[in-house]
Amino acid sequence: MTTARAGFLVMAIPISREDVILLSASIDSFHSDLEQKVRSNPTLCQLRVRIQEVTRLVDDDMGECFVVGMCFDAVDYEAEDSDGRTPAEVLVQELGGSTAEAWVTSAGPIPLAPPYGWKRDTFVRKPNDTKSICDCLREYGLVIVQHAKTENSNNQQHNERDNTNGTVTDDNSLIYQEAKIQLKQHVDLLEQTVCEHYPHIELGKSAFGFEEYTHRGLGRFEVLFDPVSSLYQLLRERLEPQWIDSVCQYLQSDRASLRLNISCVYSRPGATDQDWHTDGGHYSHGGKVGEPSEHQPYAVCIFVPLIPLTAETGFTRFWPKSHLYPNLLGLARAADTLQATIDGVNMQCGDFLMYGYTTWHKGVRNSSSDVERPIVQFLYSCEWYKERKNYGTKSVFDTVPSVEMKLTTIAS
Ligand SMILES: O=C(O)CCC(=O)C(=O)O
Repeated sequence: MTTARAGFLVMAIPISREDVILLSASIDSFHSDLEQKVRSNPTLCQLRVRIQEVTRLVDDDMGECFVVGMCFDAVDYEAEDSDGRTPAEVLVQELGGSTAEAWVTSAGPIPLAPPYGWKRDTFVRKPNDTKSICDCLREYGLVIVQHAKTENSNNQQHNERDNTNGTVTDDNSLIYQEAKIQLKQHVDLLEQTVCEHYPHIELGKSAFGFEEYTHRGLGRFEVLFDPVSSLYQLLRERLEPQWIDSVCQYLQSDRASLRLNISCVYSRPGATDQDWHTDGGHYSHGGKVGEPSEHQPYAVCIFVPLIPLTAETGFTRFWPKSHLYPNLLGLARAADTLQATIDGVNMQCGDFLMYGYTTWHKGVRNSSSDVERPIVQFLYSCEWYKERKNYGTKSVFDTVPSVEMKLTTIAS
């Protein structure tokens, strides 16, 4: 049965009318990593899913087997068959017992962590090691660059990590402080404009998406900087030299042919976990459906935290290697269950994290009581790609001529 060969062989143990725990038992050649992992620690590979449908098939090699349609999210799914049985009950009753063995298909293989999980060191690279940074990005979809220097910090003694609090004590920190001040002024202006001119929007509660200002989910906002603003210019001039060679090499492009957006995602205390997402789709890939593919990347993001990222302030969680798989839509929550993720935590001002545009990730909640988490984001993309998905089309200031004047003043 060819569909089954692209899926997991699992043991299904019903735990309620709709839920089962699926224990991976054996997999085809795509899943040798998983097989190794199951052998070393079977409990790590438990997937709790909701069964949507069960189809009985007869397979030449295997005899009778069942294809189980599953969904990680369908909490409200209550479909029953004509006898009033849920899909999980059908599965169990068809097999005549309280446990069942089933083939579960997915649209393709799922990237897994090595046995015992990902180690942070795997993703950490030194600044200026362009080849190694690009190799890491290509292989894993992300790279963490620690202790980066800015263009002006060529004096080694001014650029050392302070052993007492782990922050970089060079003039880099001044850039972050200046960026934070300018960001605050800009955000204050945006908020004030929204409050005055869009009374139906409740800041922090209503979702909205302006051209330069979006609310992504409870407490998580993104501000896109105008290229003529002083903040954009400061960030670009002072920070870009650290990674531009890696960006050009990764995107196989010269600097002049690349588009650049600079924005800041900030999460207020109380901001909740984001859903798993990619920032863009796979536009072309060389592999067939169901095969990992080394597509030529068309965009890359660089996250630059303006504060140290801790478990309290929150961080971004990534699914390594997910950029290689074009068919993970709807399956990303499996990354948590499989512990196939890596956290971009314990990053200091001066560190940065690069990730491919198709790498799955999610912002993790800000559980601090009073620390805002601003992350500057540089998005480089090839000329043919125009970012539309992540920002709206109407400016906050469209209907407010007097405020446009104020913005120009800040920007100059
Ligand atoms: O808040 C974060 O850590 C990441 C945010 C993000 O990925 C997004 O808003 O798309």
